[in-house]
Amino acid sequence: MANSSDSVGMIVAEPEPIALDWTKTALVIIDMQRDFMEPGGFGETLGNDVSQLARAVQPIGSVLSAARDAGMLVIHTREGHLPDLSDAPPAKVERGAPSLRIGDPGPMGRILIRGEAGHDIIPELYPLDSEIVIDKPGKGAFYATEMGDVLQKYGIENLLVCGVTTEVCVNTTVREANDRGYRCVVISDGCASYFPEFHEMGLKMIKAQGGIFGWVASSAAVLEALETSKTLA
Ligand code: C5J
Repeated sequence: MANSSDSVGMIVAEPEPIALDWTKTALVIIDMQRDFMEPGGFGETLGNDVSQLARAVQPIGSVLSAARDAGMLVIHTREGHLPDLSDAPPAKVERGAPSLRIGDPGPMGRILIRGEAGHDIIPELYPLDSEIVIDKPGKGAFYATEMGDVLQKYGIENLLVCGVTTEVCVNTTVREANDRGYRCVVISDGCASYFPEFHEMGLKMIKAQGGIFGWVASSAAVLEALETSKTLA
């Protein structure tokens, strides 16, 4: 941000508009990994239609580009486990009847294992070297990670949250963040689910009851707020 006069933006959101100080705001992009987005990865082994998630890529890309231009802190997360599975609870690995289990060899390497091709972030949204990547073993970005320390270090109070999937890792992270005192604005078209109805309900749960977990805004509204604060400077 160039100076303090362009640091506050008003986002048209639900349940109500919210003013954010961009210098205290981070863009958090949840798990835009090949394992969730592409055929042959973890998401597909669970029986999901991974094409349902593609719609979030372009809106996230637009906000990511604007956030980079604005000098905002950008954090990417990746769900995955150590090669020896020491951070993967048996209750997670043994769950259900997937076609391949966590750690099994698949077409993009071992399923949901750190360092494998499937664990990596999709090329369209690939992190810059200067951006933060948080590896998480769970659904939430705070559990067993350095997320809290990173946000504290950078003086972050507000999170713009997007990624996949809406009702799983996005919702879990927002709930964790909300309990820790962060204002979360979830980017509605920058999230997606294998189940469109879960996406809708996931967003409704966040903004209901006066925004019990946070706010919901479109990528266009976030871009507009960033653009408007720039022109007011
Ligand atoms: C899931 C995630 N769905 N990133 N992970 O297992 O939402």
